[in-house]
Amino acid sequence: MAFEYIKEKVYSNQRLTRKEGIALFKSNDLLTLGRMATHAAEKKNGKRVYFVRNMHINPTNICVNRCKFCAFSKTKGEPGAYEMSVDDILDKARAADKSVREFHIVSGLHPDLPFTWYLDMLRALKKEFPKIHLKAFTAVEIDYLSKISGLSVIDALLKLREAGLGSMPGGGAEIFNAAVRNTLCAEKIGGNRWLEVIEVAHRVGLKTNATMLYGHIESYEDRIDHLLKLRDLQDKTSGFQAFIPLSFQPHNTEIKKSAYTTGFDDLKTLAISRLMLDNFDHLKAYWVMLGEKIAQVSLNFGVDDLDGTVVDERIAKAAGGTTDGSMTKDEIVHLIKQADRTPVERDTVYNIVKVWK
Ligand code: V47
Repeated sequence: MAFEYIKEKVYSNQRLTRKEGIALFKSNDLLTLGRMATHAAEKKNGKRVYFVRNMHINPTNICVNRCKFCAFSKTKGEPGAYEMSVDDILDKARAADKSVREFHIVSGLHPDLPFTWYLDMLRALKKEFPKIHLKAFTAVEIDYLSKISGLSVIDALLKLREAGLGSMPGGGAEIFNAAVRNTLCAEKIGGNRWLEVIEVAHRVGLKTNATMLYGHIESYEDRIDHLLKLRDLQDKTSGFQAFIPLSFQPHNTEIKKSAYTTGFDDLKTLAISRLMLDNFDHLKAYWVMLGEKIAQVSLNFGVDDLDGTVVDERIAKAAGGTTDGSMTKDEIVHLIKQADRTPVERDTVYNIVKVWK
């Protein structure tokens, strides 16, 4: 397929098809992809690049699922398994920098903690930190909490929201293709269930993100099909804020792979995501997995968001992530300015806190 034809479509704001998305993945004209993605990003966000001051909290790594790509999860009783009490979580939150605006909270699927424990945790955090946004629980966790509580997804979400839940992160989407998903994480909910849970969250007014785990055993076709399912749901609900491709980190996992994804593939995947997801406002480069340098270069490949300061990231680190899992606000601002973009500090739902001139 001629690249020129796709270019014309991009510059005249026409939606790309599955076939065109696959053709883009098969092309190696990275700089043209970058220019097209930058055009699409600037139409939405100008030169602005967003970040949030946040802190990750992972209350437990004990998980009843055994996803082959995950080096973070442990079985109860296994060396390295941990669970934090609500007091431990409060202590961790108290140690956060006073400027933090978001706690990003995700866990394994714990076999014994009751639903009320999660409500107590949210309430305790909200009581002590009323101004900090709680972005918590992937769709996989919400499905699990609904099962252990005997509540419908909608009722579980309403109770969690009442206790302080502000929005949901985009994890657990992995790759929707059923055969690949079955090889990677047979016990995990299927792709359609992930989409169903997210749709319910959007319907009750909770914003979410979406992710895609790439660079393992999936094909380009699987990546495009994943993006198209997200695009279809976003057409229905407009509830997604940002899309975040997650580059597979292979160490300590059960997936035989000796290398990280390449910078070329990372930039291509980000650019094509920007071009396919014409109804998503934001494309996030998760620097913890990509590395700070590729994340910075990605600002010329359609990215308008660098996530945040993160602090004490554990999931990528367990799988051999090469960054130290936290960046200061000044370091993020420096990366953005050096790429000739405008740093914008935001809150979780993209209200602007500060724009750097
Ligand atoms: O759900 C697990 C993935 C996710 C590996 O919404 C791995 O703002 C790569 O979802 N290599 C958690 N990825 C991280 C996540 C996230 C991160 C930052 C921001 C947001 C957001 C969401 O990490 C998991 C899983 O998909 N993951 N193991 C691995 N070896």
